[in-house]
Amino acid sequence: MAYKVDHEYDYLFKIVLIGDSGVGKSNILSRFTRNEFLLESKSTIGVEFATRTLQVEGKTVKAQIWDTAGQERYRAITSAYYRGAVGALLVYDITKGQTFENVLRWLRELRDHADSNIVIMLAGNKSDLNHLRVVQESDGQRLAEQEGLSFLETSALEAHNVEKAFQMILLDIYHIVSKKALAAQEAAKASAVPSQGTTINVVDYGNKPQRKGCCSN
Ligand SMILES: Nc1nc2c(ncn2[C@@H]2O[C@H](COP(=O)(O)OP(=O)(O)O)[C@@H](O)[C@H]2O)c(=O)[nH]1
Ligand SMILES: [Mg+2]
Repeated sequence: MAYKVDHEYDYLFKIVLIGDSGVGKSNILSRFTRNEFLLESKSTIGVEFATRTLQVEGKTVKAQIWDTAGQERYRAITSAYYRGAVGALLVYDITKGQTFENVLRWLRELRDHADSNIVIMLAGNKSDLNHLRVVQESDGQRLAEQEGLSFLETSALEAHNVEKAFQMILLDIYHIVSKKALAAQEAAKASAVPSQGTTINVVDYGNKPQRKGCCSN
């Protein structure tokens, strides 16, 4: 979803949060949109998405960030979740090796369901728990490079790099969208040949009365 509108904001970008259950997705979202953190784990926060409007290169961008309601536990995220997404934050927990191993499965899921141009950032969350770390930062970095993703370690608890992660995703999306808009403009210019006198048919109902609505009853 990358609509350009006139008033409240210049762009609306849908971003999805994915990754294993318990890695901190919902807390990353609440940290970014409400500056809140919850210590106890709640699998269902009850929101489909939360939004925050911010400036990206002088444009007002509304980020609409979608969170799962725990379906990831059953690997039952529907395609509607990914539909229209232009960005994804793929999160693992630096203290749980399994969540890092599952990153490749999540990438496959993204590549199967999301737009092929989607901007993906890998986030190693819970960087505040360094004493419990099992995934090295260099391993996260290497995987991101191999897969062509950007990468950061984050802490929803300490509000470390959460803002930066979304800023980076939004900036990458914005660059793609503005490049596309520019290419479309150039293409339109290039094809603006003198009119050949094509007739455009506009439906003309004349004076016939028009029925509003339809169907039986
Ligand atoms: N220490 C620490 N705990 C976190 C962090 N982010 C989330 N948690 C905790 O991890 C658990 C799962 O978080 P949650 O956001 O529900 O994960 P989700 O299932 O991916 O949405 C909760 O107990 C959170 O308090 C973090 O950055 N640091
Ligand atoms: Mg959650």
